[in-house]
Amino acid sequence: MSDATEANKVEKTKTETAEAVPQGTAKTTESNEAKPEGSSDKKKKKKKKRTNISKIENYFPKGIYPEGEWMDYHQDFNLDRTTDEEKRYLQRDLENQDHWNEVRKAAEIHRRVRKNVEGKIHPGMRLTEIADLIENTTRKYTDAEDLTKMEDPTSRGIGFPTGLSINEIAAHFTPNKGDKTVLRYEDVMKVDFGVQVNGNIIDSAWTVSFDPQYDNLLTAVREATNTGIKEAGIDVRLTDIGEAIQEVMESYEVEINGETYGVKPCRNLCGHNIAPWRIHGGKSVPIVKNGDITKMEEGEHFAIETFGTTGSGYVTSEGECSHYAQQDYDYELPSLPSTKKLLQTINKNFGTLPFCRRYLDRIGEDDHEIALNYLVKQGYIQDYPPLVDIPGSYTAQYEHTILLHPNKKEIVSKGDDY
Ligand code: HZT
Ligand code: MN
Ligand code: MN
Repeated sequence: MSDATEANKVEKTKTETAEAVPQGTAKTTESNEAKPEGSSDKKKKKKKKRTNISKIENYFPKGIYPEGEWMDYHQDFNLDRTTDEEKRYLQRDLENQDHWNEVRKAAEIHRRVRKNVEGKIHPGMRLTEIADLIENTTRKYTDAEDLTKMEDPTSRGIGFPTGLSINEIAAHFTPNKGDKTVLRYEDVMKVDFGVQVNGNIIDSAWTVSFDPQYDNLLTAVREATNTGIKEAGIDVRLTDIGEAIQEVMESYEVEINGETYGVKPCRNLCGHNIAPWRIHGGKSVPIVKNGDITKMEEGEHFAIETFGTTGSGYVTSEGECSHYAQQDYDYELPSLPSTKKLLQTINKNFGTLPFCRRYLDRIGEDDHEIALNYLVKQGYIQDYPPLVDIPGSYTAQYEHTILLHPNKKEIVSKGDDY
């Protein structure tokens, strides 16, 4: 059975306010978690399920959010610290509790959003509908429904555009205005969305398929990502993580329409560290052995993601771009008025967070094409076009955000779904 079919079955037995955290990992108690004010259990005679979602604070009146799944570091050198050193590390970790709590808040929203949508994604749906569903649910939980009414629109909300990348498209596709793409039964779709609270971004993704012949592809990639997570740790070399991921990924094969394929990693796609309001903080986590001896460090946030493919294992930039982000602010504004105005709007609403063209449409910048292209050409803004393997290939992705605490790591976005 495919993941999505399984999710459908599970979804039917659960209610809107059900715990969205894995058993044994949630530290929240009943007294911490509550139903939102004004919610009631009276049944409406409507066939459609109610979507009585409100800001996440209403479900957690004490403001303490559940921890993710804890995992020990398995490398010896992580246990090798002196007592004094360890005390200092633990002290620093304690001082960071408010920070970790904000990251967990974003992660709890991510789990709840995906729980709300995974059972609703079905063949025949337009990608715009799926994106709206994910993004509007994120907006409700983060209390960021109307950016124009927020004092600081970058203080909470969507972390980056919802990736809905189908088949040979591995990443960075989201529909632009007018896109009519419809999800089909035979498709393999990566759902990659982000939530941010105070600039703390949760970046997590899974793969949706309906046809069970892709199950081995999905399993290969899920296990490869889990391997990357297990391998991650303070002072671990990035190349060693890539090597472990590659070994697991390549141990799988998948039969599609009578043809057998070895599952390959997309060797030029990577995980990455995450910094405040920055989806990539400068370190890349390879998914093949690449010789990069850079190490992970204490306190870092990483998005561990892997991509597997039946294609060439190498992606290129193809097709119309939807994703954009600005790297820095320290520049002189362009003089051309239309361009200057667009850049100021982007600054106010997204800062350095990635955005897509639909988000510009939504805040009234619907005639942005020329100015946006100019800003990219001039280097103010970076474009992130779709990343695509060879035609006819199938790619899958799984991704989690992890925190490297002093003596253990936390898979903060872990849920009971993946
Ligand atoms: C860029 C733009 C976005 C970061 C990874 C990724 C989706 O491929 C260093 C390593 C959202 C994310 C990103 F709008 N990218 N994670 N989830 N895409 S990346 C990258 O550009 S930079 C990997
Ligand atoms: Mn992602
Ligand atoms: Mn990522």
